[in-house]
Amino acid sequence: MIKKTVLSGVQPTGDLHLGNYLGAIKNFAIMQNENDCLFCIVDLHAITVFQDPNQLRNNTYEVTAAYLACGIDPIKSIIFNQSQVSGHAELAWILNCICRMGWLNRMTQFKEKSGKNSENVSSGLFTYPTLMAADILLYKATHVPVGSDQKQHLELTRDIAQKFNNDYKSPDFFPLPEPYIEKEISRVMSLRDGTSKMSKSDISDYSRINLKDNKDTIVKKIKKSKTADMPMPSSQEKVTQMPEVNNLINIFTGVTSFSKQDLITKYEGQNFSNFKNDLSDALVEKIAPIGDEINKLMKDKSYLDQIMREGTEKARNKSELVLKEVYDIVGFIKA
Ligand code: AQP
Repeated sequence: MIKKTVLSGVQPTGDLHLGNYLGAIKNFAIMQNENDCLFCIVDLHAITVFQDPNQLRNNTYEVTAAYLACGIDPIKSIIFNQSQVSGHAELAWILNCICRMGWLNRMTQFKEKSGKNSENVSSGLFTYPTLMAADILLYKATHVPVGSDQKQHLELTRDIAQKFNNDYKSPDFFPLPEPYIEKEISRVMSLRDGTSKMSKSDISDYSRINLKDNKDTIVKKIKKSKTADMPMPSSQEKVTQMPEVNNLINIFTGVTSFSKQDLITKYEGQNFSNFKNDLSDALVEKIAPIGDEINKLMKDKSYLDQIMREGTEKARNKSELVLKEVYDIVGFIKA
């Protein structure tokens, strides 16, 4: 069986939350058993919005610690820091020359993040998707585990890969990468508003469960989470019309082996207090040990440095082979 190459990344922009875990990182640990995996801390992406340098350094260690705490094994997977492999920025430039302005203009994440301020955000935020394409294509990755918010960027990556292959008459040079998106929990929503994404930048800490939240905080946040004024309905169709309840059920399925229907059947006709108690227990069991491990690892920065250093070395070696081929195809001379 030919091994797939899997690549994904997380931005060191703040406390990681349950959305990052269920939408992406949980799958990293599963995929590493049968694939060649690279997981990066995407610090070049992070600075598309200004980051305080000390905070950025600390967050970079925290994402590394979170990767390890969530079960990514540095023997099986390559864990590295994006800025330390210069090929990402080099290939991004070439892909910027392939990608069309019209394609970038269609990116909904840019529209959401720039809002009414699009003239005043960094041009890096606009070209973010071509850097993401470079992250993936630099290793000829075939599969990319991400939350559904990244689906459009993955489609753009495929378009860029295809156009590069066509323009340079190098059919099949870049594979067209496939997104790996979990169906039910690809978009974990805010605990306060079931129609907006759980996000690091939401001003309310009660909108999310952070991976570093302790038992009491998790219990408090679930207790305060929004549900509905009516009891648990009896069917999945009705649940879908209640965004906050639907979100909590999806979260419950993500941290246990229950299916959606199991949970609806179990709590049908009840108000949400038993449901919330049981969900809190399940979350505490799953998330609190991850937070404890992150805190423990953060006390050993030299170990985290070593993980990043060794991963960077491996990623650099792999990336140089592909970048050399790209330079050749494009017509750059190495004298
Ligand atoms: N709410 C979510 N549900 C499912 N997946 C999610 N991801 C993020 N939020 C959710 C996935 O986590 C991975 C890493 O995300 P990221 O940190 O690189 O970027 P992000 O999407 O910008 O994260 P946030 O929390 O939403 O940050 P802000 O608030 O800064 O915008 C990605 O695979 C992403 O899909």
